[in-house]
Amino acid sequence: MAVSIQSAQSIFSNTEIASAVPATTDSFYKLSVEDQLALLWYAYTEMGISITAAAPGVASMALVEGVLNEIKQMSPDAQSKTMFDLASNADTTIGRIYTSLRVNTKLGFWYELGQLMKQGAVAPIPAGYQMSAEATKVLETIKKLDPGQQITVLRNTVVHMGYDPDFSQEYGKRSAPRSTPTAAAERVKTKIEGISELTVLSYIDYMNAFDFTPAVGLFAEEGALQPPFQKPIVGREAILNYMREECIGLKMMPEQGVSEPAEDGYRQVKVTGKVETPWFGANVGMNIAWRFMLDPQGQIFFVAIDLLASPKELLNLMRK
Ligand code: 45D
Repeated sequence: MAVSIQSAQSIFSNTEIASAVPATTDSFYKLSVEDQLALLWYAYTEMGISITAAAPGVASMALVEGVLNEIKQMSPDAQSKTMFDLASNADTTIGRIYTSLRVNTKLGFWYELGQLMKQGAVAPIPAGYQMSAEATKVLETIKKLDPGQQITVLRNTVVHMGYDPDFSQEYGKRSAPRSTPTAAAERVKTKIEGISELTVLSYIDYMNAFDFTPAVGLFAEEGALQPPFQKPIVGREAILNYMREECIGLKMMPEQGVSEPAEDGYRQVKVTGKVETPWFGANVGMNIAWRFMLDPQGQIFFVAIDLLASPKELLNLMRK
C-alpha cells in the first residue's frame, strides 16, 4: 500500500491526544449564549493562569482599536448585546469585521475587552447571574483540565465567534503578513534525545526563529501539516500562510523522540516535548507530540501536531 496523507495520519496511533478538549468544546456549544459568555468570564478570571503582558504584541491591535472604541461609547446594554451577537455568530458589522481578523487579533480583541470589563469600562457579566446547572458542570470540567487544555478550549471559543466562522480556517485563500526572523547569531540549535534526522532538527530550529520560508522548504511539494484537532493543511503555500498567521512567538521545546523505517523508504519519527504560546509564555507549557512522516528524500511528507492527554504521554514513544 502506497503512503498517503491518510495513511500517514495513523502513524504512532497509540498516541493519546487530549480528547477532553473537543468533548468540552462540544458541551460548551450546547449551552445558551448567556451561559457561554458567563462561563467564559468565570473560566478566564478563575482559572489561575494569566496572559503575559507582552502577549498582545503578536496581535495586530490597530485593526480593532476602532471597534473597541465604538464599544466603549455604547450603553451597557448595547455592549452586552455586541458580545451576545459575536458569540451567537449574528450577521452584524462588528461580527463581519471580527471574522476577517486573524486568530491572534481575535484573542487580543477579547483580551482588551476583558481588561475593560475588569475596569468597569465595558458591561461586565451581570452581578448575580445564575448559570444553569449544565453550564456549571462544563465550567467545573474546564477547571479540572490541565492548563494547556484549558487555554485550547478558550481559544476554540474565541476563534468560533463572529459572522461566518468557517472563513478563518481557509489558510490557502488569503496571504498572511511576513515577519522578521530571529537574527542568525541569536539562534539556538535544538537537540532532541534519540533524534538525528536533520530535517526534524531544522524544522524546530527554523520554527523557533520564525523563519518560515526555509521551514516550509523542508516539506515535500504536496506535504501536509495537521494542527491539533484540525484537518491537514496541504501544500507549501497554504502551510506558509498558516505559519505566518499562527506560529509567531511560539516556543518549541522538544525533549525526546524515536525514529524508525516505514514502508517504501519513508521514515516515521515521533517527538514529544513542550510548546509555549506567546499569550501565556512560561505560565503554560503544553504537552505536545510531533508525528513526522519523512519521504525517501528526507522531506516532510506529513507532520501531525497533537495536544497530549497528559504529561505521562510525553514518555510514550512506542511504535505502532
Ligand atoms: O466571551 O510545530 C471574556 C502549530 C468575556 C504549528 C472573554 C504548532 C467573555 C506547527 C472573558 C473577556 C501551530 C500547529 C470572552 C506547532 C468572552 C507546530 C475573553 C502548535 C471570549 C508546535 C477570553 C502550536 C480570552 C500550539 C481573553 C499547540 C481568552 C499552540 C484568551 C497553541 C485566550 C496555542 C487565549 C494556544 C488563548 C493558545 C489567549 C492554545 C490562547 C491559546
